[in-house]
Amino acid sequence: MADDDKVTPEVKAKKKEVKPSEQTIDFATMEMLEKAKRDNVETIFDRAQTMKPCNIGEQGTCCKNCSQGPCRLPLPKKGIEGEDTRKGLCGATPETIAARNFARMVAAGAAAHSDHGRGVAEVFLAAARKETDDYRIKDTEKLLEVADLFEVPTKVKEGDELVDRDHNEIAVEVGEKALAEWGRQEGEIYYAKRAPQATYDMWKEQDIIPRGIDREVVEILHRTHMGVDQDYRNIVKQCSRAALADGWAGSMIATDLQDIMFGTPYPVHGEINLGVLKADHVNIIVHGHEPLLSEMIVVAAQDPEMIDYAKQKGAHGIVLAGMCCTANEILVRHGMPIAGNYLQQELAIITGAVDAMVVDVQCIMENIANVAECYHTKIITTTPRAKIESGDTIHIEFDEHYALEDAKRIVKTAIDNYPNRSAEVMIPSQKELMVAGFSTEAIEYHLGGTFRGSFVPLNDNIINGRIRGIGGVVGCNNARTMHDSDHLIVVKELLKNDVIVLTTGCNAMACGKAGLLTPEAAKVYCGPGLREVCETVGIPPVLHMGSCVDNSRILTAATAVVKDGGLGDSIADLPAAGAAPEWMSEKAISIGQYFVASGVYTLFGVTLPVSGAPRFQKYLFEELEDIYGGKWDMVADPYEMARKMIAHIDKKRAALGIDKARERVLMDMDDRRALEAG
Ligand code: NFS
Ligand code: SF4
Repeated sequence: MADDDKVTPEVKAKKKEVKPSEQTIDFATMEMLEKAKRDNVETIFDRAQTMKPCNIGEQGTCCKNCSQGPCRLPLPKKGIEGEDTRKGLCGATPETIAARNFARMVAAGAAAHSDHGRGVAEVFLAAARKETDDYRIKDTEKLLEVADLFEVPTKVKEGDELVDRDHNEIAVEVGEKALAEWGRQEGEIYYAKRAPQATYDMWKEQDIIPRGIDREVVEILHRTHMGVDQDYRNIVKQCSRAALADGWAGSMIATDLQDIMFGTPYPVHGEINLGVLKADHVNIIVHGHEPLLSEMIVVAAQDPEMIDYAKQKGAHGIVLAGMCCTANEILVRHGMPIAGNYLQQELAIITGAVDAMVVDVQCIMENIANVAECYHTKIITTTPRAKIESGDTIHIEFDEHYALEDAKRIVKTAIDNYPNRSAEVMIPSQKELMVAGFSTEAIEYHLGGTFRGSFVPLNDNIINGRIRGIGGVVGCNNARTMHDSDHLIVVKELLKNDVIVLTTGCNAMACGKAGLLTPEAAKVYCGPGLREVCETVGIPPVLHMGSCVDNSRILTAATAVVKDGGLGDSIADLPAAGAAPEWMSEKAISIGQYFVASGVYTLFGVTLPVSGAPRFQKYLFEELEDIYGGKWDMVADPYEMARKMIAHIDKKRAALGIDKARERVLMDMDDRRALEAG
């Protein structure tokens, strides 16, 4: 056989050309993939066909933590017969190697979220100290709540009387204490006490309460260095500390301080999918994660001066749309449109209508720079932490002390680029309406209906069985699996079975594009119990809680449910489960670990790099449940994933003694149907 006849993956891929309809279930995405082909532009969807993942890395058993490696320990084809004798040069077992790799993913994920949080805390402090005019304290009610959590006094003594303390004074102290959580070396992060008492007690017993955010991340890097921690159980323990430092500190502080500065989200209407772009407008996409910059671009893009300038250049106005979690941030606070989720970032540019894509950090594919070269789109990087070497990107560094000025410069650059459109403009017509902005406060308010609000009505409906349980479905898109498909199958299966869904991140956007984020969706997709509750309260059956750092809102919501009573003492007692059907980011691993360590059964789709280390995998998938009440799982089939989540919810209902209630509800339904039929 001649060399070029060899069946390489590339040759195989050419033989079997994959159709867009096999790569995504989203019509706008299909249309743009067709256009990409016509325009001869390569995207991640193409590379996913021609490059296959390495099976050893996929199993989690490739170690390159020192230069004696990489030591590669794939599972033998026939499986392991007898004793597992695989070892790296230093003797590291597959368990040690896979656990170390896993831990480094937790560290990177926790670092990403937490560094975002640190940036927010710095700007918060600058705003409180009045070093910038562009940011201010907006939600004073939340400021006072957060002050309590940081043990910052909100009242002062004046003579014999206690009077309210000045808000800015409080904010300065909150900012200082928040920022100090990163460098804290001992004791416990403040927010640990925010968890239900029983959850906190479990952490204490397991000795996994984070001491400080940076410390736990650094300790993972130390422990996973060659020749340090060589017991996978001990490595997992440190994973829990770092991940809890993400969920209950780095991310949670980010969420709280963003709420105080930009407003706590309450339900707003918005639109989603590539159809939000307009051919005759200047289209600016803000892509990435931190709302610090995008909040200012929202202001700049609405400035009459800027709109006039756009008109001078021949456009009818300015469209500002988001991509990835930046999109979620500006949606939940301002109702700004979303252009799409992670796998649509290149495709937005392929419309030919994007005049600038402004990026900050995380989930930004380097290839957008190459795609942009085929069109007129300007890629603008904005943070010193993230530049792009490929293509022809420009860097306009964003300084929070001159935030609005910088934002205006960016918007102006986009407007100036509008007359340069070169390629055919083709914007898919797809866009959907949605309601988003369900912060924990908003859910409480909506359910309780009173000034204080409460989760009692939700708890009651879980106890009486109308709602079977709570599913948190979150996370990314992954080019190794059909875009948005697994997300929607899992969510729809849950709804059908009366499980209410809380969502964030790219799952929220998949749900939005499919019309699940509307109150009307209750009638179409829900079982009778959930439908009744949603219709009575007027909420969508899938509640969009925000970006991925806002997974912290799922923790506070779960805590509120526990505290309002009737469903056990700890998060682990709740009839609830979490899933990330299409995950890809290291942040997802950190999120998964903090959910597990908080007591939640957490299922990941696609793949998980632990399968090459059977004992480590068993520890994550089974044994952790006895330790934390939560555990990991990996299920590639989305129907099976939903089934396992529901089975877990039913197990928890039985443990709470509320399984009978649900049987009665179901019987009522059957009876009703029998009556109707008769
Ligand atoms: Ni979350 Fe949000 Fe999307 Fe994944 Fe990326 S945008 S932070 S990491 S891909 S959900
Ligand atoms: Fe190999 Fe051990 Fe070095 Fe890893 S740390 S590369 S297993 S010798």
